This record gives sequence, structure tokens and C-alpha cells, in this order.
Amino acid sequence: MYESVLEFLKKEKAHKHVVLVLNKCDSVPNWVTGAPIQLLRQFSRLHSDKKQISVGFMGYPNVGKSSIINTLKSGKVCRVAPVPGETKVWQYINLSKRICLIDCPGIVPTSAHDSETSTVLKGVVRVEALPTPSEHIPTLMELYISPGRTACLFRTHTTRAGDGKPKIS
Ligand SMILES: Nc1nc2c(ncn2[C@@H]2O[C@H](COP(=O)(O)OP(=O)(O)OP(=O)(O)O)[C@@H](O)[C@H]2O)c(=O)[nH]1
Ligand SMILES: [Mg+2]
Repeated sequence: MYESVLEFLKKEKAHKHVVLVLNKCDSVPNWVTGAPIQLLRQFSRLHSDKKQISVGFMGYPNVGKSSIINTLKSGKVCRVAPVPGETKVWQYINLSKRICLIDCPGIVPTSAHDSETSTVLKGVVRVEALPTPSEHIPTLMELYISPGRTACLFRTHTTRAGDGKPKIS
């Protein structure tokens, strides 16, 4: 999470628990997905003097905050989309009588040291909104396409020619 947000929470809301959630780990075993609910129940027991605890979901746009809430609720309570900026206002969802979840719009810190390209590559800007999307491709290639991976990409375009021999297209 962003340093500025953590700093703020430490100074102004020292009583808040901060949990770092790594989402989009599609290959994790099912039992891992049960853990967040247990953790939230623990927090609610820890604050049994309070009527209800509120759990805010903060992060860059499009990282899957609303999806996590839908998973926790086992249903579609928040709108989800493959583009950043889907959640526009805070939404309160009761997970149980004692636990309230808050779906927040994604935040992009203004003081970030990120270059425009790294912001684009993090997926926080709609590609349609970029005047020249192609200018970010060289960095994308540099960062993510290693020589080994390039070979893989070529292999996916391999088709069988009529003589049964692989043909690179
Ligand atoms: N592969 C994969 N995709 C996911 C996962 N979680 C969410 N997504 C996808 O990521 C996209 C964004 O999900 P959202 O839940 O709308 O993300 P968000 O953080 O709420 O986005 P904003 O509301 O724009 O801030 C959607 O297309 C989801 O289907 C995941 O665990 N794995
Ligand atoms: Mg959302």
C-alpha cells in the first residue's frame, strides 16, 4: 500500500488494523480463501466493546477490491468490471451483524514517484484515455518480455503445416 496512506493511518488512526491483501493469486488452494473471514471475525471479537467494526478496502483501481467483497459475501453485492474506475462512491455492505465492509473507489496517490508509463502498466488508467498508448509498449517489452518468454510467445504461434512439421507464423 502507498506510504502516504500508511503514514496517515499510523498518525491519525493508530487504532486501525492494516492488513495487506494480495489478490489475483488464482492458483492458491481453496483453503486460503477462508482465512480472511476468520481474520475479520478475530478483529470483531477483539473489539467486542464496539457495536460494529468497519473494514475499508483500499488500493489502486482495478486490483480486485470489489471482487474480494463479493467473494466474502458469496454473491454479487458490488459492481465489478475489467476496467479501472468501476467503483465511484463508497458502498457499505454488512458481512454480518458485527462486521461492515466498505468498498472504496480506487485511489491513485498524487505524490507517487511513478512515471506515466508505470502508472499505465499498473492498470490504473483506461487505455482508451491515453492519447498514444503505443508509446508505453517499449517499456512493457523491456520489463515483461525476457528472452525466454519471447521464445514462448513464438511457440504459441506455431502451427502444423500440411506436412506435419511445425511452422512458425
Ligand atoms: N484473474 C483474476 N481476476 C480478478 C481477480 N479478482 C478480480 N479480478 C478481475 O479484476 C477486474 C477488476 O476487479 P474489481 O473488483 O472491479 O476491481 P476494483 O479494485 O474494485 O476496481 P475499482 O472499482 O476500479 O477500484 C475484474 O475484471 C475482475 O474480474 C482474481 O483473483 N483473479
Ligand atoms: Mg471496485
